[in-house]
Amino acid sequence: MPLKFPEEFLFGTATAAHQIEGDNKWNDWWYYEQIGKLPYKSGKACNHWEFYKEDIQLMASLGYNAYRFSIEWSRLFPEENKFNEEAFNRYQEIIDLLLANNITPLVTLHHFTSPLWFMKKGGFLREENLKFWEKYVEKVAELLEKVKLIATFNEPMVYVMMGYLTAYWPPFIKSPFKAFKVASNLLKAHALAYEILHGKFQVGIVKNVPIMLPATDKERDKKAAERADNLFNWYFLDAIWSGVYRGAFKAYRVPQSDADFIGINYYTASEVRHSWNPLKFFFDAKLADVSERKTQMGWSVYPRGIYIALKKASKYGKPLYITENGIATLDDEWRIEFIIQHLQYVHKAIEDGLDVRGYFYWSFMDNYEWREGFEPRFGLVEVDYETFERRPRKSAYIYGGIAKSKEIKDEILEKYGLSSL
Ligand code: PNW
Repeated sequence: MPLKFPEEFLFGTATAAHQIEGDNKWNDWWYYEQIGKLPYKSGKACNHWEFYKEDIQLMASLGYNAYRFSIEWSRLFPEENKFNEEAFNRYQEIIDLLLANNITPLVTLHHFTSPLWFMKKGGFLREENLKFWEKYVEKVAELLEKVKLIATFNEPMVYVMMGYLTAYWPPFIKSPFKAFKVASNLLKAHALAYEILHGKFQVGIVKNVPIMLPATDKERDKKAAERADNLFNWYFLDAIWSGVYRGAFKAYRVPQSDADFIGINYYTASEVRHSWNPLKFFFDAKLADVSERKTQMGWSVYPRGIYIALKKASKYGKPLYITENGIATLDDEWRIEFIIQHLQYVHKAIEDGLDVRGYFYWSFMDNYEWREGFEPRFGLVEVDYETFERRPRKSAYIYGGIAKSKEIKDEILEKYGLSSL
């Protein structure tokens, strides 16, 4: 029997500004690329800033009915008091094109990068800087007039962990105290944005949810995994409604707010072992070894995890979207298998009665992957970085077939699916 999805279900793809647009010269990431603090330069990336028409055309022709992308704050405000009208108009054009092609946009306001001038003032570490964020959000409300779905932040805890705990990413700070401070300020920033945008828009937030598996059957490892799950995955979201953010060492008061939907980014599982250092529970969690084969990112594949993440996120009683799920591989048959098996579990969640409204594959096309550069190939569409030619892979068409028919046909399930969930 084919797997049928609801008629209104969104089958989309996801991207982020810095990873595809090219020449994002005014943000912090670009700055660290230039001074050699990051191993790869994004440069022209996919040159989407010039190829946006072709890209949207291609999306439409492949049959996708939704697209998640981000607005680059530093393009709109390259300097503190300088507004870039041209960038504003370009984003508006992108939105108009999507709507004209019946592609539902889901727009992220912050996807890891910030204007360099904002970071020089301390970024989200300083609460008084939230006035700059507010100004950006107000401008965005104008820009996104015709859009329904807005996500304030992409993966706030990944941003905090990478930028302020492990120091793998800008601004390369290693301070647990600062990390949780930033997290609490991101909650304040979400609340401010929610206040400005709610009513006119459905305003949500996107949370990366790695599944925390205990390293052994030992009670203390199980406890550690549960704590890592709470500390990394749920305390942040809990705080949106409770007004209390539980960091590793202390609790922070944050405004009680709301979210109209929750976006879940799901990729893989982590393995957690007990440690006396409370932070080790999450930033030292190692990637779980649950599948023999590893992706180009070194990640295991664990399709059941998407179901576990959705189940847990359903406790908030809000509509859910899978805002990212994808695989970096040169083996496109494996990509097809990955998509089908994860969609099987998304379908199972819907059958259980969960309010899951869409799935966005990461990514529409190959792009610049943060510290890993252009090597990992996440795309349904292959990008030639010399000519910027786009070549849809087989997976792009298979996924398009599913998007158009809102079902996964028997022969696809037999070839790529799991026989039992
Ligand atoms: C997400 N980790 O990032 C992002 O939202 C995308 O921009 C990115 O391209 C995609 O996943 C694939 O990596 C993450 O190391 C980056 O735990 C790194 C991690 C998690 C998420």
